[in-house]
Amino acid sequence: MASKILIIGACGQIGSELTYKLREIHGDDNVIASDISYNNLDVVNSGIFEIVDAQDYASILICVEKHKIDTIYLMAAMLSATGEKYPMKAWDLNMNSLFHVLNLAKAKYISKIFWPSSIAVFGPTTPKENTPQHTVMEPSTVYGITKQVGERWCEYYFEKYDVDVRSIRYPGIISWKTLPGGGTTDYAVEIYHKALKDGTYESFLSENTELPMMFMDDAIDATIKIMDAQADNISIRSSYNLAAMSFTPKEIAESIKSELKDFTITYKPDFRQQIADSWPKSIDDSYARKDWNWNHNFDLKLMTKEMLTQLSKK
Ligand code: AKB
Repeated sequence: MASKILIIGACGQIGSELTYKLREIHGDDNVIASDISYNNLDVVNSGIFEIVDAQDYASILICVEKHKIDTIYLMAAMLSATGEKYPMKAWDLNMNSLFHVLNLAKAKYISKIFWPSSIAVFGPTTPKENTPQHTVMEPSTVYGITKQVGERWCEYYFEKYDVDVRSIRYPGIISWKTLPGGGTTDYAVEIYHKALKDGTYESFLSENTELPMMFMDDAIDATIKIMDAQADNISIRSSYNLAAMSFTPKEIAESIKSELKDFTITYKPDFRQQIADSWPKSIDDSYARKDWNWNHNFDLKLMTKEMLTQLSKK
C-alpha cells in the first residue's frame, strides 16, 4: 500500500516546498497538505488540503483517520525572532504540536514522523566553529529551548515507545517560492528580493555575522533522504547536524554584487543580532553524511545565481 503523508504547516516556507516535492514523488492523492488557515493559495490549490490545528490533538487525529495517514511531517513552528516576542505562544505551539504527533505514533495511529530541529538548539557556550554533533547545548532563545527539549523527547519516544521519529537541525534556509516568517536568518532571503526591487538592502545583522545556511533544494533533498533511509542507519534519534555553507551579510552582498553591479547594502543591527551571536558559525555534519549519504549541491555563488534568476521571473 502506498504511504499516505500528512504535512502539518504546509503553507510555510519549508512546508510548501516539501508538499510540492512529496507530491511529485508519491502522487497528489497520497500527500495531504494542512495548515491552520488558507494563507498560501499556491499550496491550497495544489492538491488535497485540510485545515488542521497543530495544537489540537483531535484536529490532527480526525485528519489522520479520514485520510488513513501513516507518516506526518510536522512543519508548524514559531521561529526564533517571533518566539522572543511571544515566548509562551512559542512554547505552546512548538511543544504541544510535537507531543500530539509523538503520541499519535505511540498510540499506533501513524508509523513515522519527521520533525525539524534547528541550529538554534546551540547557545553562547557551544563551540562556534565546526560545531560538533554532540556538544554543549545551552540555547538562549525560547525557540532554541523548544527545539532542544523537543529533541530530547524525540529520542525518549524512540527509546521507550519505539516511535520512528527522524529529525534534522536545519540551518537558515534560503528559497524563492515562499517567504520565511519570523526567523533570524530571514535576512538572507529578504536581501535577494530587495536587491531586485530596490537595488539596496538594510541588513538587521551586522556585516561580519557568520551563520550556517542552506539553499532550499538541498534542505528538501536532505529531508527526503533521511526519511527514505533504512531505520537501522539512523544512529541519531535526537536530531542530525546538517550543513552546506556559511556566510556573513557582507559576503552574501558581495555575491549579489557580482551579478548586480549597482547593489548596495547598509547595516542596522536590531534585537536579532543577539540571537545570531548566540548561534554557531559553521556546523560539523559528518554523521548525516555517513549515516544516510547526505551531500549538498549549492554553494553561495550557485545559490545567488539561482535566487536572482528565479525571482526575476516572478
Ligand atoms: C530562524 O532563524 O529562527 C530559523 C532557524 C535557524 O531555525 N531560520
